[in-house]
Amino acid sequence: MKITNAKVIVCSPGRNFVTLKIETDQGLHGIGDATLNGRELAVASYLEDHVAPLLLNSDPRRIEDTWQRLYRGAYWRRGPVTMSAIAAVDTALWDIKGKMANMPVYELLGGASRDGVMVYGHANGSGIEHTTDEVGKYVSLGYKAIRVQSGIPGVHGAYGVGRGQMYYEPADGLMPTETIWDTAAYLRFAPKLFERVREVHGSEIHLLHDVHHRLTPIEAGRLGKSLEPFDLFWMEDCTPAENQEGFRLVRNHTTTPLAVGEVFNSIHDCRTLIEEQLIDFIRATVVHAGGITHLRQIANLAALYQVRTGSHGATDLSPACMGAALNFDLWVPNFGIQEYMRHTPETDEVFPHAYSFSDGYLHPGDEPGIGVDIDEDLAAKYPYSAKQLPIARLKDGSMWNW
Ligand code: GCO
Ligand code: MG
Repeated sequence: MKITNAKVIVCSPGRNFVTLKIETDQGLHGIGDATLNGRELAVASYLEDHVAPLLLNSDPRRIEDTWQRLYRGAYWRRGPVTMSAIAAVDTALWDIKGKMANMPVYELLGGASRDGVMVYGHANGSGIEHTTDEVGKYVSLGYKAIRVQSGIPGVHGAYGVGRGQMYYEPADGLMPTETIWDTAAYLRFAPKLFERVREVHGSEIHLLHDVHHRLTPIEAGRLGKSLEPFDLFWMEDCTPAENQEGFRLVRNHTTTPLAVGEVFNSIHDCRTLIEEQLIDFIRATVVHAGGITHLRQIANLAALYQVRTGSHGATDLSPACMGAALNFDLWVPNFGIQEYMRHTPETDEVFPHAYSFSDGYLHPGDEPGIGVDIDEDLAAKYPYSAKQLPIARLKDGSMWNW
């Protein structure tokens, strides 16, 4: 069996996506997501110029060997561009193998460990009352877990607050939108928000919150402590994680569960965090962390330390990533939760998929492979449109972490 074509498809049905489609001499094809928000064309070129020529005529059944060849063979290891490109190849090959076996990928991984994948949705609003109402909408849609983000008085462009409620998308301009960050205002505000949400919606629903890398470790410890009475499912990205040891300080000050890892691309980014049990949930996902093959290694390491998975699932990860992630989630023994931000109807049309939502859970469906395809003709109607993620500055103009 041979790979006959590896095609990179860049499209923008509401937002940009990079997709790799691998075709074989047996008529089967597979797809993989390669989207890196705001830096899409770097991965497209990496795949088109440097990876596709290596794939031609090679055996698509050799998933592990292909992964090793692309990782070791580049000489330059890791990094989001490289690992997203490897992920796209890996996902497409798992998709092909599933189609060869006539089985969904979760069956190849070891079979279902659960009946469905608990997901969390995003409720956000302009202030405490609006956000609390939005949480109510997700409760009535059947969600068991909800991420809560709110506008903050005095903070211009607080993270996670959309312009429309359904399809929050931060990458929005040719030049980055500038937001202003105020840590003190945020630390005063956050406990009041969660106090109100618990008051109105009770203690059953799982509540999550994303700090989006804005605090120092000691500030994060203080926030976690102030949120303890409201029993969060997790506090996410409370401080930048390049310095994994920094989480020791956070951990020493709070029992609020911690989630980290949406920007990680390798097991080496989270080894200390996991081995020292400094986090509770690892957020690495298929597309940015080297595909199913590498994510499986991360999850296996995490399982040794009772760290559970909680994969990134924002709208900048395409349905191809979601399909692969859901197959992974249905199997992975140490599953925690999966993020689920609904895609626009245009995106859903370009990527026909077998996964479905019911009563707070997603199921990957039972189509062979990852259960997601791409309609190339439709994709061609939505050409690439350059967009940047926002940036954050402090009130005095200093750059901060967005
Ligand atoms: C999340 C994330 C996203 C990111 C986005 C960047 O938890 O869902 O933080 O919303 O900001 O994926 O491209
Ligand atoms: Mg996040």
